Amino acid sequence: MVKATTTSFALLFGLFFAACGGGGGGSDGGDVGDAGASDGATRDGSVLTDGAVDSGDAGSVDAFVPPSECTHGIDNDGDDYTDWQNDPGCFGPGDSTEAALPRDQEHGFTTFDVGSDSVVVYVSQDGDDSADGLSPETAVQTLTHAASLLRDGHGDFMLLKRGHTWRGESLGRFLSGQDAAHPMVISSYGDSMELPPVELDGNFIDHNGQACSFVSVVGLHFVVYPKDPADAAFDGATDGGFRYVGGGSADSSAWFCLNGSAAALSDWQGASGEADATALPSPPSFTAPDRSVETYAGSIGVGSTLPDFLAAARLQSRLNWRDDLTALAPNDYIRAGFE
Ligand SMILES: [Ca+2]
Ligand SMILES: [Ca+2]
Repeated sequence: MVKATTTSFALLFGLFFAACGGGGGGSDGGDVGDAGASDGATRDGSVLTDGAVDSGDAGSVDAFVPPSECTHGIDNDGDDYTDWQNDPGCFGPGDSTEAALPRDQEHGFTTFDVGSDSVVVYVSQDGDDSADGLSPETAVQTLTHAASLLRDGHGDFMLLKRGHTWRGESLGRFLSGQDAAHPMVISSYGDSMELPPVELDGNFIDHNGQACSFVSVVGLHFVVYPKDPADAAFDGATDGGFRYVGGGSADSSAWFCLNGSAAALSDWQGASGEADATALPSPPSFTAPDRSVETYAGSIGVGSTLPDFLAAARLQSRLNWRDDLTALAPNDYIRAGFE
C-alpha cells in the first residue's frame, strides 16, 4: 500500500516525540502504528534500528537511527576520511565524533586522528607490492613492504584489510611513531566485520633493546599458529608475539632519539656537540620521561594544552602571582621526570 507522504512524516515525528497513540492498532499506547506496512516488522516506537526505508510502503520509514558524526556521510573533521570503518576517529557507528577523543570519552575504545602529514599505507591480499599503497585501490600485498613505506618518527598508519589473513611475516625492530599523541598505527580497514588474522611463527615486532616507540596496534587478530593444534604446522613449542623489552643487543647505537628517530651515539655527539658523550649499554629507566608542558598544565589544574598553560600564565600580575606559572616550575617538573 502506498501511504501519503504527510502521514509518513507524522509517523516519523511520532517516533521522535513518542506521542503517537497506536495509530495502526497498537495496544500498548507506545506503538507507532504503520497500517500500510507490508513487511510485518514490529514497530513499537522504542527501538530505532536500521534506518531503512520500507520498500513496500513508499515514503514511510520503518525505523530511524539519529545519524551520528560517524554515520551521516560527512567528513566532520576534514581529514578526508568519512564515517566509521574509514575514519579511525570513529570507534563504531554510534560514535558521536569523528575526532579521536580520550578513551574515557570513546566508550573505552582507542581512536586516532589522521594527521595532515600522515602517510596511510593500505595492505590487502589482493594488493601488489609494486603499487604505492596509498589508497585501498592501490594497496600493497605484504606487511614487510608496507612497513618499508612508513617513516620512522612519524604518525603514519599501516592498515590491513579486514577479512584477509597474513602468515609468517615479521616487522623486526619496526619503527617509532612521532609521540604519544601521534603514534605509528597498525590497524585495519574495509567493510568486513572480521578482524584480519596475522599468523605468526615468531615475533611480529621485536624491538630488541631499541627504546624508541609510540606504536599503537589496534583492531587486529594475532595468532601464533605453531601453538594451534588445528594448524598443520602445529608443534606446540614455537613462541611468537611482541617483544618490546629485554636484554637486547646491548647495542648503544640504537636507543638515542633525535627528533623522534632512533640515532647512533655518533649522531647524538654530532647533533648535541657533546663529543665526549658516552652511552650505557641499555636505556636507563626514568621516573616519568614523557612529561611535557601539557602534562604540567594538567598537574596544576589549568587545562591540558600548551595554550591552556600560556593563557593561565598571561593572567599573572602583581596582585595575582603564582610561582607555579613561571617558566622555572615546568622546567623543574620535567627535569624531575628524568630522575
Ligand atoms: Ca573525518
Ligand atoms: Ca571519536
